Amino acid sequence: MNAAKTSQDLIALYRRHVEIATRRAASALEKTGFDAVVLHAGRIQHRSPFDDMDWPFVPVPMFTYYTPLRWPDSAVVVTKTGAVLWAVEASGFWERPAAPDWSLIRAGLQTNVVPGLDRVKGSLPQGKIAFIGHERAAAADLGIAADDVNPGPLVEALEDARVEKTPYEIEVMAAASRRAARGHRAAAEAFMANERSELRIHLAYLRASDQDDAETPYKGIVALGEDAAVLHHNIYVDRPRAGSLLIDAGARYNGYASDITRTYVDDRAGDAEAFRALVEGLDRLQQATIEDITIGLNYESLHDGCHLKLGALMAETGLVTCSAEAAAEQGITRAFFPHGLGHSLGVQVHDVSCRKREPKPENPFLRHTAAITAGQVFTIEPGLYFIDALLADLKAKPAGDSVRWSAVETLQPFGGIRIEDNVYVRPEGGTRNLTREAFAAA
Ligand SMILES: [Mn+2]
Repeated sequence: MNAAKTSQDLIALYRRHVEIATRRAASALEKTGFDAVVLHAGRIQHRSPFDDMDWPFVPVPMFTYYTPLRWPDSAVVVTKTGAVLWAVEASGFWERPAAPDWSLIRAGLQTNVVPGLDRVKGSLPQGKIAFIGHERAAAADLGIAADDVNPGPLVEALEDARVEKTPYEIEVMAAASRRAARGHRAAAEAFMANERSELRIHLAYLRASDQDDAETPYKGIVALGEDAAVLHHNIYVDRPRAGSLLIDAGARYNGYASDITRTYVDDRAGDAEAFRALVEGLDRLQQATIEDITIGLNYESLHDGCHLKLGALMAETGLVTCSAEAAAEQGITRAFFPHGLGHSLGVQVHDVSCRKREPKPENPFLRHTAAITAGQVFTIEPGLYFIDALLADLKAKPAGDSVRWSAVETLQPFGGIRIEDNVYVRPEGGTRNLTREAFAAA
């Protein structure tokens, strides 16, 4: 990606972001008894010891938190008084690393471009130094003791510091949503124009969002018809008769991710009307769940509340004959919506520090179990799927008697629905839906 023109506003926000991050890191260092920490970008990883292919390079998230630079072996050295970037410029002739946006990076971080990490060793600050990164050999090269590599309390404190997003992070995540929204629009148009190859829809998404597959924050899920019942469907096939498309695909901007899902219906398909009612109902339910977000509420309560809303939708549309409460309490909604309502989002698609306690047994896959606090960004992604194995289990239980199985059978060829937005919890109250505003602008 080429972030060729970075606005002065974003540069100013980035400068403040680094200041805030460094202030938070200083208190993490203080608390854990370190004087400095080296955040290492990592080195290129081999795919397998049996051949000479490498994975595309993705820097260690803690490094990307400080800088969008994507040069292997680079490092940010953070002390209690400031942060310095050591940008290691590769000298080989096989490849050229991504072009950095120096106007942004240098505005936020004192930057030294050096030919190798050995130049950093002589300039490390005095005192007890920690190293964070996956490349233990680099820590050894810097003379940092193995015990001080990824020390648990410091890693935890620095991850906690990433939960409250800075205004810079919100802007780059909004940009990541806008980039993805352009891809989603193109995918929807391809589907409406009768494209029934998941691969070609995926390629349309990549083209319109202007990214190569390896640059995306996660492998895109493109599911036509029944494939939507496979939650992470990404082995693409052709489904010539599919009446629905579920696409879960994101984009990066300055290293930050968006994570967006939409479900579309082809009205010409048989029984499309019944499925469309469900899609529209789930869309309303998703937005109502976002309206329930308040600072101090536990995210798991939001998840449980969403199950109650799903029970109501299923009763309304004739999928169950029982009440919304009964559908939620008896585990019926959980057979149709088995995953979590969402997860924190940032540099990492499943961002850090929001699942420090286990969810309740009925919510085993929930990735956010913390209280909702000011400045969080997370996804809200309810779903409703027709998954054979889960439905067979439900059918065998007494609760299964409340399901109208003939209606389920009619809808099964559509696979399922998921609708996912990226939501920012404003410190002043309320939320900002980065995804809906991106679609409005796309
Ligand atoms: Mn997600």
